[in-house]
This record gives sequence, C-alpha cells and structure tokens, in this order.
Amino acid sequence: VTPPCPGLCGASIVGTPVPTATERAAASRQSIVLMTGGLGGARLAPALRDAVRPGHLTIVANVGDDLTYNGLRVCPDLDSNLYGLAGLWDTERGWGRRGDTFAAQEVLGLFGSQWFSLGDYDLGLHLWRSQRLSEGWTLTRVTIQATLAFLCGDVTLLPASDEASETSVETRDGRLLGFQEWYVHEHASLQVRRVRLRGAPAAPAALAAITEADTVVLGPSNPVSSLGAILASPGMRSAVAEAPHRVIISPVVARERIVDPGVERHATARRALLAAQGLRDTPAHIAWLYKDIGGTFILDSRDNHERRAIEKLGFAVVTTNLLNPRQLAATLHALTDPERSGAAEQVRT
Ligand code: FO1
Repeated sequence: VTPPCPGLCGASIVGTPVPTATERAAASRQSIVLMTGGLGGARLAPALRDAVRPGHLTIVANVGDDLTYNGLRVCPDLDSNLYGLAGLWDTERGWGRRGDTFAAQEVLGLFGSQWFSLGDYDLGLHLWRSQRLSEGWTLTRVTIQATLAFLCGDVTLLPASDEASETSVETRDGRLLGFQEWYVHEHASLQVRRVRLRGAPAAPAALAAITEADTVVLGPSNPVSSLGAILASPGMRSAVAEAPHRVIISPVVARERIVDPGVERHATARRALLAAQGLRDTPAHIAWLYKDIGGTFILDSRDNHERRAIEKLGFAVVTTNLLNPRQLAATLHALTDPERSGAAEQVRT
C-alpha cells in the first residue's frame, strides 16, 4: 500500500528515493505565494501554476470585494482565481463563469432591481459556500474544499481573511458605499474621498503560507482595494516585508491604450482610489506604495521610462510583456527558481 505523501514528506516509498535535506531545502526555497485580486489573479494564476513545480504555488486572494447578496456570500476575487485555475473563467467579461446563464437572476428581477448579476452555475458555488459557512466552516476550509471539487488542488487557494471584511468607499458627495455598490452599481464613476479597509485578522493559513514562502509576489492587482486590503490585516505587511524574496508586478501598462471595457472599469477604479491618496495611476506612483516592502518590481517593457524613478525607491527593476501571462509567468519563474539563476540575471537587464 502506497502511503499518502502530499508533496515532500520524506516518507520512504519503495523505489522512490527519499529527498535529501539539501533537496528539501531547495524545493522549499521555491515555494511561491501570489497575493492577488480577481482579474489579475485569474489571468496570471493558470500560467504561473504551469510554470512552477506542482504543489509549490499558493494564492492568497483578497476578500475585501466580498459581499452578501440575496442572502449569499459572494467572494468575487476568490472565485475569479478558482475559475481561472479550473479553466472556467469568462475571459471576455472578466468575471464569473464562461457560458453561464442568468435564469435565476431573471426570476429575482421580478421582486426588485438586481444590480449585481449572479450566473446560474456561479450560484451553485455561492449556495454551497453560504451553507458551509453557516455550519461554522471557515472560509479557508470552504475554499480548499472548492479547489478540490473543481479539480485544481495542485494550487493552494486561500482567502486573506476568514472574516467578512468588506471594503467601503466614502465618496466626495458624502455617501458611504460597499465596495461592490461603488464599483458595479455606480460603475466606479463617483469620486472617492476615502477608502475604508477593514483590516480584519489575517486567516492563519494565509499568514503561515506568507511567513514560510521563499518568494511573495504581489500580483498585477489594484494596489488599494485588492492588495491594500490584504496588507491591511494586522501582521500581513510585516510578514511580506520579511519574505526572503519579494516581487511586485505593476498592474498598469501606462503606454498601452485600453480597449477592453472590463479592463477599462478596473483602470477607472484604480485611478479613483489612487487619486484619493494623492497618487497617479503610474507604475512609479504605485511602486511608492510598496517602498517599505522593497524587492524586485516588474514593469512592462513599454514603460521603461519609469525605471529610474522606481529604482530610486530602492527596487531592482525587471521588464517584460505584462499583457502576456505566459511571458510574465516565465519571468517570475526565472526570478524565483534557484536552478535558473542565470536566466534571472538575464531578465534583470
Ligand atoms: N462585475 C460587474 O461589473 N457586474 C456584475 O454584475 C458582477 C457580478 C459578479 C458576480 C460574481 C463575481 O464573482 C464577480 C462579479 N463581478 C461583476 C465582478 C466584480 O465586481 C469585480 O470584478 C471585482 O470585485 C473587482 O476585482
């Protein structure tokens, strides 16, 4: 009988050499945690999963965009990552499941306006998750179980916090809106005075993954509402800053005109949230938000003119094509795999 051996447990299986201490150390050095929001994560996660060794990638996703809608707990960023990994994500729309239908939504519409659309297949996940949460499961346990059910357990997907911790937005006209009310209902069009990040306790599994990781990657996600919300949890920011290697990916390709309406909405939201902090939506201004974390900053090759400003903040700068997830994943792999340190030197130039 073959004993269960998830990852490198050192168990002696007949015919399978036990990894040496050096091999174990090398393997653990490659463990990568990707901290992310929805869109950026769903695009990058499958490519990164394919680039790194099986079982070495953990994704910590933002839960500040979560909401309770029609009595169900909806976790847009976790679900975008889950669907992305499962190959089910709607790349055109930028959220939800490809080919989903909206029959239940039509029925709900008979009882009042529905400003947040939940697809029929998507609803199945929200029903199951809400039920498990009401039985006392943590969101971490629910999410791990969901990745197994969707056959993508080769990546560990974790919520940043187990607590409902919805971000809210104070608008310049004096309203206080839930993040999704501002983003979806108001189309991210209202000017923002202040963003209120809950700073809920970090989920123990997420914090442990970050503490033990060799490399923590801050994905190409909104630096305020996605990564800012994760880093606002007590202990998260210092855990990231203490990781042996930190890599920050610019969420912006400043020199490229946006044609996709979903991406344009993300950019509008990012501009508004950065403006509330007196910042512009440029790689250098975004890098400034992470200057205490430091490490390597990945910039799109088209934005090379920002390199000096980012280097002045103390980052090593690497350029790649940020609009090509496979190329970005290869760049990350080259930076994180000790066996490919020669390649890492090349991408640094
Ligand atoms: N975005 C929209 O613009 N309109 C919607 O009705 C909508 C519904 C929705 C349902 C489930 C889900 O996982 C995501 C959904 N999103 C919708 C996307 C979501 O609002 C944002 O993309 C993220 O929160 C921003 O990262």
